[in-house]
Order: sequence, then structure tokens, then C-alpha cells
Amino acid sequence: MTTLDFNESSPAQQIISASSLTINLPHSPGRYYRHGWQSWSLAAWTDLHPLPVQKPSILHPMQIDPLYAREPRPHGSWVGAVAFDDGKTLLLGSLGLDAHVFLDGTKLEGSCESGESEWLIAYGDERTVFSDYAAGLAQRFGPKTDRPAPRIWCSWYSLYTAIDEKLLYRTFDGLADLPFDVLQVDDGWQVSIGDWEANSKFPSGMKALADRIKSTGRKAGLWLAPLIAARSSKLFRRHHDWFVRDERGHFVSAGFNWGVQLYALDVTNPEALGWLSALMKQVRAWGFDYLKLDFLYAGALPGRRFAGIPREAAYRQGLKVLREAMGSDAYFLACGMPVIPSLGLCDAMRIGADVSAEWENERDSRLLYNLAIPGTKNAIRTTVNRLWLRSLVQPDPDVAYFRSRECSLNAEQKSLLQDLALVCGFKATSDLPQWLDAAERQNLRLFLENKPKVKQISPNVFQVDERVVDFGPALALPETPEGLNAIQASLMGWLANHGWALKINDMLEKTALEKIKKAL
Ligand code: 9PG
Repeated sequence: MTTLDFNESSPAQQIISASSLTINLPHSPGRYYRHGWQSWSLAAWTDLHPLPVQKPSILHPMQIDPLYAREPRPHGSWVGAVAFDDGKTLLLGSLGLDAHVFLDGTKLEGSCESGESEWLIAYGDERTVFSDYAAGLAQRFGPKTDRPAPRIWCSWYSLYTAIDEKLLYRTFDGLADLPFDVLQVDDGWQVSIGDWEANSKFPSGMKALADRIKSTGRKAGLWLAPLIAARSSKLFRRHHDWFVRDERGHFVSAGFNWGVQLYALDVTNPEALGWLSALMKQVRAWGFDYLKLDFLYAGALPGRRFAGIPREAAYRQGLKVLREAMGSDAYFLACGMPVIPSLGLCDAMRIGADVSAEWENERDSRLLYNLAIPGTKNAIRTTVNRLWLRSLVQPDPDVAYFRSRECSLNAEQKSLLQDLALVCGFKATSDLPQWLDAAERQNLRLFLENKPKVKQISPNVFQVDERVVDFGPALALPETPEGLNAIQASLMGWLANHGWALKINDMLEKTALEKIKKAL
């Protein structure tokens, strides 16, 4: 345990090796920078009050680092920072894996789950200390890959799982004259989560689908979640021993989605690794050159693995195997991934929650205080608070919307999301051609063709060509529920914690989707 006293005359930057580290601050800071564990987990500057425990807890393994779900102190993964009233920032960031930072009164504490790591302590202007940390990480994990981000049409945020071969072919035809580089097929093509083969909605098979995309002059993109499996999948039923268990021998939950319980693949099991490699090679052989690998956090969840190595080291080894098997010429977008252990192994990273066709859902944000769940405000908040990562990896802020059909975002909200895409240099949409009127389609075309000059003015303000874009107002956190609202919040949290309630929710969403699909 290393202890340091921090004061104005401390060096602007130092690196210390320790398993745990305490920095005594001269007085209480005004704000704390919380950095969430994986893509969807909240990153934000907050005051020093505890945040409500995010609900429902059944989703903790899928949305945050479950080990710290109930930690009342301001805290975050790998890095934390405090801002003093004079505007100066003190950052404490690990250059290793599985580290956590807490603020305990006037003590800023860093601790490693296993072994020790190097810690960067940087003091000064907010942007400078974060870019110092990014530079340290680049040295440790490798620099940003130099390939430009493609312009992507992705099937998720319009058709969700309701995709089928015919509908996709029709959609691709409708996109023919728009300048996309990649047409990416998202969730909905596979037999099951774990069984990555074409389902009955894709009777011509996956190679035919990739061929069809490539015949339009674009690259073919595919979504997979290779590190999780549904209980009912063949993969899980046949290979119980490939999945992570807890101390009592029970399977570790990797969350609950699609109305089903998810489990985590043990990425240190040699047979599971062999299967993962073969899967990546299969997908490349089908002809997909852009891979969106999702729900990757499962590789780093706490639990017992074949090789008794620390969870995030296990994950990083697994990710290396995936990367090698897919080949360095594939464009690899990581999603739902623990952030720091993924650096240097992927081309792009999702750095925020999913967007949605809605700005903010009252139930999710105010009652459940779930800021990791899909919603455009959640996506913008966390992405903007993670933009310091852009010197290390291509950030993906998720798709932008241009349509008014099936979308309740107003013009200002849509523009903010489009501007965030321009700032990140990662342009994607899921809008269906038949949903866009002439003006919206023109807007989308201009967006795809636009290569604006982007300059950062302050942490949340950017100049995009001649325009000044301020993301600040979108970053506010919801108020915490009090009085009657708090009672309603507990009830809602209790209800949402039941698999059957989530299953019903999932079924309702599917029915709504089928209606939308029929109207196409
Ligand atoms: C496909 C989707 C899309 C999307 C991914 C991921 O916290 N959550 O409840 C949660 C659910 C789904 C999710 C993200 C978070 O979406 O980010 O782009 O590919 O999977 O199922």
C-alpha cells in the first residue's frame, strides 16, 4: 500500500507502481469523474453524493462491473479524477488491467484486483491530464490502428431482430445510391445466441448474404456475440464445461436479454478458444470483412476459469485469439467490451450506451436510474465523457438518425447525435430508405459526404467547421427519485428484476416490431 500527500507543489505527472495507492487530497474536491467498466456503463462527472444503485440488478452483469454495483463511494474502472474549485483536475489512472479508483472523503484511492500496476498521477487542466493518461495507455497497449472508419448502414436501429433475407435485399437496393462503405447485418440472423449459423429467415445462407452485399460494391459487415450463450443454445447444452462458474459451482450470469438468461464463455478453456477461432475463420470465409463483436464483457466477468488467471487478463488473451483468427485485415468494432483491456486489439470501440429512437425514457432513467440502457441521451452522455479515448482508438458513438418515421427525437436532438458522429469521425445509421423523405435522404447524403474540420474548444464544446456544438446540456444526470417516486422506483426495480417481466417486455417489443414490419 503506497500513500502520497498531494499539494499544489506536487509534480504535474508521475508514475508509480503499486497494488494499491492512496492520495491524500488537501481538501474535498467539487466533482468526481466516474469511468464505467464497459461500453454501455455510465461515464460522467458527478457531485460527491452516492448515485442510486442502478436497477434492475438482474442486468448488472450485462451493464456494469457487477463487483462494484453497490459501491456507495464515487468510483470507476481503471481511472478516476477529481476537479477542484479552481478548475484544476487531478487524475489517477492505472496502466494495467482490473484496477479500480474510489474517492473516500479526501482520499483518492486506486486498487488492483490482482497484482500491481503502474499508476499515472496527473495534475492540471482537464484535457491535458486525460491526454497524458491516453498517451500512457497507448505506450502500454499499442497505438490506434491507422485505417479510416468506414461509413456504415447497420440493420439494428430500425429492424432490430425482425431482419430477414428478403427485407435486407430490398433495403440494400434502396440504399444503392448512398455513399456507404459497409452494409452491416446486426442481430437476428443467427439460430440462437451461441449457435452462429443462418436461421430460417436466411434460407440462402450467410455466404450468399455477404456475396449479395459485396455485389453492390460495399463491404459486408456482421454482428455476433461470441462470448455469451443462451441457456437453450446447442453450444451451452453441449459444452457446460466451457462456461464460467462461481465459487459454489453455479454458472455465472452474463445478464438477461432477448427474454433469456445468458452465460459467459470461459475464454481460457482451450477447446472454447478453438471453437472461437474456428467461428471467426468461418465468418471471414463467408465473406464478412467488418465484424461487430458484441457483449464482450462476458469474457471478463468475475468467476472461475480453466486457467486460474485474473479475469481481465483472461479476457485480453481471449480477445487476442479472436483478433488473430479474424485476421488483421478485418475491421473489428468491439461493443459491450471492458474498455482498457480491449485497447490495441480492435479498430473501433463503442464508447457509450446504445442510442434509441427516443431521447430519454422516464422509467429507465428516473425510476430505475439505469443510464446504461439504450436511449439517445445515455449514449451521448457517456460517449462525450469518453472522447479522450479518441487518440487511442476509433470511437463509435452509435448510429445517427435522419428519419422522422418511427423516431421521436426532435430536430435538435438528431443534429446533436449527427454532430457527435462528425466529432468522432464514425458515421453510421440504421434508417430505412423507405422511411426517409427527400429532404431527410439529402441530409443523410450530405452527412455521409461531409468531412468537416473538428476542433475541441473545451471538454464538451467543439467547433465543427464554422459551427460551435455544445454537448454540455445533454450530459446532465437525472434527479434521484425521492418521496413517492422513490417508492415507485423500488416497486419498478423489484418488478424489472424478474425474468418473466423482462420476457413479457421483450414479447411486447417484438409484437410492436412485427406491426412496423408489416407496414413496410
Ligand atoms: C443487438 C444489439 C445491437 C447494439 C448493441 C447491443 O443494456 N442493455 O440492456 C443493452 C441491450 C442491448 C444492447 C445494449 C445494451 O445492444 O449495443 O448495437 O447490436 O446489442 O442485440
